Amino acid sequence: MKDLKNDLFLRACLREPVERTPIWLMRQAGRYMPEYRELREKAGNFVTFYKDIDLSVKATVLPRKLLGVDASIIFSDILTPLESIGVKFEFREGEGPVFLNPIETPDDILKLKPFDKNDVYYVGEIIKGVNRALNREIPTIGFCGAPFTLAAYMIEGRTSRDFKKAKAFMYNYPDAFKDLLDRLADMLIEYLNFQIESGADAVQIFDSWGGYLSPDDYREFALPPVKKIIKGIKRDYQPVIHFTKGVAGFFDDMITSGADVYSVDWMIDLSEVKEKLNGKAAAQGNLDPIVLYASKDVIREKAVSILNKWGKDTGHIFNLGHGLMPDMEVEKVKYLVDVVKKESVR
Ligand code: 1CP
Repeated sequence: MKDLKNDLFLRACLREPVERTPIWLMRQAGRYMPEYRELREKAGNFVTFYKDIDLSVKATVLPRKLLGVDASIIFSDILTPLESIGVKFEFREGEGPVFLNPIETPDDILKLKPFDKNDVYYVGEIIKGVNRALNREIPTIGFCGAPFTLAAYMIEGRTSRDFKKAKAFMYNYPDAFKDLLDRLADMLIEYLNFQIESGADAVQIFDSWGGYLSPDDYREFALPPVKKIIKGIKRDYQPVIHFTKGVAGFFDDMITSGADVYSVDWMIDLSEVKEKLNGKAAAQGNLDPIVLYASKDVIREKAVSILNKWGKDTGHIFNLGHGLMPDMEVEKVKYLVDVVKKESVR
């Protein structure tokens, strides 16, 4: 499919027959790899890294070479497009993203600039570069953050245990908050369309903090802008993957977003996911990443258990329920990839 040598991932996303279950891993290009740390050092800091086309292409293709995964996800961040609308942030060692001009009042939302895709031209070049470097061996996944998750960072100003400021803003100024989500949705439609035009074979929307909401608030705030994005994406075959961390309480709502694939964490049973999707969409996940700190025997047992829950039907992409962590062992990650490839053969 689509001039790819290995199109298993796309076939599973689109629920076409597969010979085995495809696998890729969230945060597969990261610090747990010595080769990544070398590139990171060359780049200086994380922002200069993801704006450096050559180094970002190299980081993106590392997991294919070192792990043998079935898809690449471009090396970038969910915050990348925010710079274009006037949001100022930096990534601090051990702290994650820190915003220099967080949104404090509804008026601050009106000060945001219109998005200009030329400001993120390097993301398009990275996608093209990856497709050249891998010679169309495996599909390339583009991505963005979901409006709620981005708004949560923009208001909170940094990561948080409870996103108190962001949610208080949402309750105090619901209309302004919805206006912000809507502006972000419009920006992300343009951003994802730009990634698809540049050669992305699939796109994933990361709603990492959506699970901090009650089911009512998820339905009222987080879900509508994701629906808007999925409707607004212009695509030919490219599947859309919708990830929400902490989705168990409102999985039924999430699966109305219109995505082709629903990516779930480990707090929901994959058999239940399969039953609820009922052949109408595919699923991605759902291994608890912490399993990778256990012995190989445990890794095998937990991976096989997930494979068995889905069974031999198509429509499952193996992944973690959240990202790999910087202190994980490459050898165990590779072991997981090998186990899934071997144990899922039809
Ligand atoms: O495989 C890959 O590494 C792909 C590139 C990628 C992706 C898809 C990165 C690189 N970040 C992301 C998405 C991302 N970024 C998400 C959504 C997925 C998730 O929930 O993990 C989120 C919430 C972020 C925000 C972010 N960026 C954080 C999390 C902070 C928090 O609130 O807990 C951090 C630490 C970053 C920096 C970052 N992004 C990516 C990398 C490799 C790093 C570390 C940079 C470094 O210091 O080397």
